[in-house]
Amino acid sequence: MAQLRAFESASEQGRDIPEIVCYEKQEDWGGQWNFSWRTGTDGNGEPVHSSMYRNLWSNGPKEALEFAEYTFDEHFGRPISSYPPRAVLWDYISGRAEHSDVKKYVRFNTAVRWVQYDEETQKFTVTVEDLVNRVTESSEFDHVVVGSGHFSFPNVPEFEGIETYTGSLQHAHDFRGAESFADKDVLLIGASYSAEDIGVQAYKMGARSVTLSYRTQAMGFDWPEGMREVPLVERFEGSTAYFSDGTSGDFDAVVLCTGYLHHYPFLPSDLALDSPNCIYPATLYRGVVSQANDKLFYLGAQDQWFTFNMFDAQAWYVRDVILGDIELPSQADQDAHMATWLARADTIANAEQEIRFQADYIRDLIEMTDYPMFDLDEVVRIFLEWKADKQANILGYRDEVYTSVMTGTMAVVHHTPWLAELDDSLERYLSEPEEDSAESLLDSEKTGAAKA
Ligand code: NA7
Repeated sequence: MAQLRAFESASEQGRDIPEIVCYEKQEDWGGQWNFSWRTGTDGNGEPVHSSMYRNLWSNGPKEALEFAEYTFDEHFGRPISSYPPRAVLWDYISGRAEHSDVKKYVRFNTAVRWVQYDEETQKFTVTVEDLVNRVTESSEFDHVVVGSGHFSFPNVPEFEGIETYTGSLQHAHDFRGAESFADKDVLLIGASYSAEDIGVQAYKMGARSVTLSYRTQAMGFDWPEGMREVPLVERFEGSTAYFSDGTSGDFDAVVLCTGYLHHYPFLPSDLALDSPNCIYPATLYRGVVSQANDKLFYLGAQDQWFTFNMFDAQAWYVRDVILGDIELPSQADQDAHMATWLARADTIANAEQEIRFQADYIRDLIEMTDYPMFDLDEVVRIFLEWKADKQANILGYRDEVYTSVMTGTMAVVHHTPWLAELDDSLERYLSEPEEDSAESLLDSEKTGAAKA
């Protein structure tokens, strides 16, 4: 959507833009934010793309992801809170795209089956399947932009004895809600965003206990009573998990929060990005240009502190390379440029340095295009405040508010604290509930919503 918007923006300025086709496997856009109740395969037998669950709220401040050329104020017409629920963020990104005339480029319900580059013609042949009519066809393109993301194909490690585990077992990718965890003992394996967020969601929905099992390092938040961190599971036996510190526990449910794979089944191995989830994939010049073929681009392929506005910065840069406004340097110069960034990435010792790295990376991209520059240092400061807020209160950080660097608008405190809010809909979010109901929800917050 960022790439389409980037081209449309050039077109609005009178530029000739190339013929564009955007293939989208799902019936609607929004990618990760296009929630599906389905797990496994979708209605067309394709792997389900979105890893979101029904009740997900943004886990970072919206002030850190706001588009520089389509603000929250512009979309909602009034200040909203800093951590909107899933449906609200989908409305925002969809609204930006609807606002510009880009839907005409998208062929929905169309899965890319294969991409092949021909050295002689210097073109890509892209073979797609129309999933509604079941028609396969091929077309030629000069450039290919991969915007399919890398948080869709679950990383599912093996644990000794897991085949004997008798409770409910799923990967975070397939997790759709924690209501069924009420009064249950839940084990989450992993120590990153999925584990943290599904963990607090399970607590919110009244789990009896939430155990988080880490491989390298505990998250170390000040967990409420009923939540704890333990080292890695060594083996399972029936409903029991045995941990590397010699302790064990019985669990009703296990969620593998073990991350995702870079997986591009529509690309031959020489073109497919092969990378761990990291801040600077080693084979992408300026984080987007494939070193296998400089007419192939990846958006959002790095691990992400910044998101929507970083995808914009990348899309504007890729657009200008495709339009010929930016000339790619020689291979030697690309190598040297990447080496500098990779050397810096190697020295990163903590989250703050990684956030600053990504801010500098985005600044570097924006300086080359006409995407509106924004105060990246202030966004870094917001990220650091967010981290401190989480450290202070992992159950309450979503009630904090920040100021937009794009508009100067201070977010409003939401009518209901996150822990007390059991209706995650757009309608509820934008409503102004009666004072009474807000007060009773606030009371219930003191004990945990579902528990009350
Ligand atoms: P992440 O952030 O990639 O984290 C994956 C976690 O899974 C991380 O803590 C890993 O531990 C852990 N992991 C991976 N393999 C194993 C095995 N074999 N055993 C135990 N633990 C394992 O994925 P998330 O789903 O949490 O977040 C996805 C993205 O959402 C994230 O990157 C943000 O951009 C937002 P490790 O710390 O490596 O030892």
